[in-house]
Amino acid sequence: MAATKKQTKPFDLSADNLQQRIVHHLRSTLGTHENKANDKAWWNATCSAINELVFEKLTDTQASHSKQDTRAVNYLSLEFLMGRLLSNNLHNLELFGEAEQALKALGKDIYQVCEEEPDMALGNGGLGRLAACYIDSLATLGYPAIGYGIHYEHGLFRQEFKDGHQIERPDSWREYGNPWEICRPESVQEVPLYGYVESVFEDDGSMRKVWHAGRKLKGVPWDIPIVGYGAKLVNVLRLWESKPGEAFDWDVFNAGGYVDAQSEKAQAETVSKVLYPNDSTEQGKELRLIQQYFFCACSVKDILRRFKRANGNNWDVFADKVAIQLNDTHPAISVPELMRILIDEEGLTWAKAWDVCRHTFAYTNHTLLPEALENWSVSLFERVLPRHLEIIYEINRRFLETEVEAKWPGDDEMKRKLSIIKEDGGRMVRMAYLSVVSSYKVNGVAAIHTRLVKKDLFPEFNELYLEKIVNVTNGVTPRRWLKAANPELSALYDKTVGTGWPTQLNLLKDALPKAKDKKFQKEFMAIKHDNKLRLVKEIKALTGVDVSADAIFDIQIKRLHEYKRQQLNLLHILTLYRRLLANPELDMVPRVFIFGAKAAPGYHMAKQIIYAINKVADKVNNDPRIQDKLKVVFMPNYRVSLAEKLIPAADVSEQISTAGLEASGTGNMKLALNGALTIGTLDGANIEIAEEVGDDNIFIFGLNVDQVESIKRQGYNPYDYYYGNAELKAVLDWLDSDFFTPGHPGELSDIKRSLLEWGDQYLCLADYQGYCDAHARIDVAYRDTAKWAEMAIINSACMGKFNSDRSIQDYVDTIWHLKACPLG
Ligand code: BZD
Repeated sequence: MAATKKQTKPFDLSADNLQQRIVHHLRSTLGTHENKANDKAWWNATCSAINELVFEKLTDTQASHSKQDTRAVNYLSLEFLMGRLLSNNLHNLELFGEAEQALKALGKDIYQVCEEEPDMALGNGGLGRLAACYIDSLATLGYPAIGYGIHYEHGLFRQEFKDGHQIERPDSWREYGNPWEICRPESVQEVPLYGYVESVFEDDGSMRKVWHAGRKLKGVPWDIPIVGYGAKLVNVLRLWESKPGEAFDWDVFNAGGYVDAQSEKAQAETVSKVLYPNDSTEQGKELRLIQQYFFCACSVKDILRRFKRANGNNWDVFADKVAIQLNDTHPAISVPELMRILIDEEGLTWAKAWDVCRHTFAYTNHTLLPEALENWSVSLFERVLPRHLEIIYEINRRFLETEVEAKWPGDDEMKRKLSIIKEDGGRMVRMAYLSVVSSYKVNGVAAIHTRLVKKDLFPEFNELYLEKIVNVTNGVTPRRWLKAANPELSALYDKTVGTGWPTQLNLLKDALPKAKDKKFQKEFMAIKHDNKLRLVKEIKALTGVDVSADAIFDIQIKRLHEYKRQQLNLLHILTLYRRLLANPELDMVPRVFIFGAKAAPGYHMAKQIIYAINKVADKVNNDPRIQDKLKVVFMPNYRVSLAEKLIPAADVSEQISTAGLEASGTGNMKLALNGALTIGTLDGANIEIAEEVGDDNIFIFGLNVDQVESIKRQGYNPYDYYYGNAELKAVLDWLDSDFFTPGHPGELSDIKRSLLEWGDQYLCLADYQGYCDAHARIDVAYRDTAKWAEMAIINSACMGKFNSDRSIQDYVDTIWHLKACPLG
């Protein structure tokens, strides 16, 4: 690994000096004064003080990279779920302590100041957060890299609850500006759209294609510096904002068309206006396609500009200098876009351009769910991107006529099956196939996921392209998810294993000999208790519910989706509640079930599940009969900064997806790293977590992938479980009553229907008993406080594998082949 030894302090910056800089910015940049500044101003001034250092490093990094002209990776992602940056940047600059002291001397608490920062919520969930962890690791390891994405005006919606229902409100993360970003007008790009393609015949008899665009947008780049831990270099995240091609139509305006002149502007700006919530409705397909093309076109042009600056037209070295990683298929249009530019604008032959692309692109798959695989209608493509459709047709023709034909001669069925264009049931462009055919490597995100990608998703491609599909198990950055989020546990690890763990997370294993040590256990669990106490206050503030830190904190935090099975968690809660009502003296360790999740606005069932959990919570939390043995809280507006408070306080981590459906999961890693014990299925990275911590230190239940497959093959019937299990039947029937929705029977019935009449697609009922039994084992285990502490320590100390630095090093070794270039 590149970052091994602890860095010397990157900047000679004392707390005194920082204090002066903060005051300076408060007065000169923000035009206020210590006596009247509010916390937001203090936050802004602290960011500006830090930026003096960050921007300097950024400039140095860019100068050094241009000079060295080394291979870089361009990470294209429609989502970067960055969260807050101040605390993270301070930790990565190793200046958190100094900043804390500086602010304290000014009468401010750093944690309160950090709370002022709005989350950069430019992503939906795991895929977006993974991109954020990866750019942190790339910078930490000193690799040349740029993240490319969209500068959304509104990130993921803010979630509120009204009578238990999810309400979506706009998120305005940069309404009053954002101190971290720098606009780069000198690198604006033009983006053509719509129009038609003309074949132009040259005097020499050759023919070239000219795309006459019907509309042009402008892409304005905003750069966000990404500070690596130890500040060895500062990379950038470049986010594109859409603007109209012509800033303002003066002629129309002067002729009195005030509204028309504005409407062109509004239309163009719509493109980067909102982040699309995944799993959403049919609407807005065109806008989503335009979003994808817009950011790909800007990014590809930017990549080409940098390449040409250093290498001119020496296309032979393009793939030696440039790697482009496609974070799922969302940026896959960058393939035909690069082909278009190379052929139509740079004059390369098809063969040469294709050779360049095939050595440049790599693709990460994040899902096996068929409904999440992107298919674009051919007619939409034809209207919006006519030249790209032609290029895709030609890629497909050559692929089928040469590669598929060579492997399966005369097999038309195979050609139909593997075609990038799906012909039956409406013609569609299969973006996953386009990505696989165009990339030199394809990767899954956990061992089992990659196995299933090979076996079930792309079996023929796996046969055709031996060794193209590889695994890179996901990881998370220990800087944000342990060092910054859990300062007390970090300090304990510093004391126990030394201070090298934030880069070399395997060092945590050195704490294992202390897992049975009573004193260490006490310290470890006291920290957990402190974190729980902090969360108790947060729960009270956000939901009004009183909970006790002595209860087991059982946490399920992730996007709301039926395959993630928050509804299974609810069935178990109802089971406990029923048992308690039948026997209020039931001997159980008090439990607080905590949820955090947003549902896609168009996803009815997901919203029903949120509603049901909230309604059950209302009832349970206000029922004196159960003597506070059970509490249920749904934390509103789950996001990165809330995760940072929940994760350090968790005793139990819920990772209960139907086996085979969660590609990896990354919350599972963060929770275990902070000492939570997993209750989970043999799915995604849970399997690798179990391998690391050992079967005795994890609560595994339910069907495995093979059993899921076989039960589905045999014909799954949820009624077998319903009639075969009295408790299960009782809790399901409960949902039909008006017990939880007084006066409104049937309001929760859709959940029952989905689990019975509609077939229980995600096998909740099949896994119900196993899940309840696993929870019973947790209840027993928690009573043995020493044993529980030992297991929690083992979980935390064994998470070294899931450092995102390890994932990035895997990408570098198997896919990108980069050379680290830290600043001297
Ligand atoms: O990606 C997630 C998977 O579900 C997780 O199992 C995995 O750990 C992470 C990271 O690899 N996928 C997503 O988060 N997907 C999306 O958010 C998404 C967004 C837009 C469109 C489709 C899916």
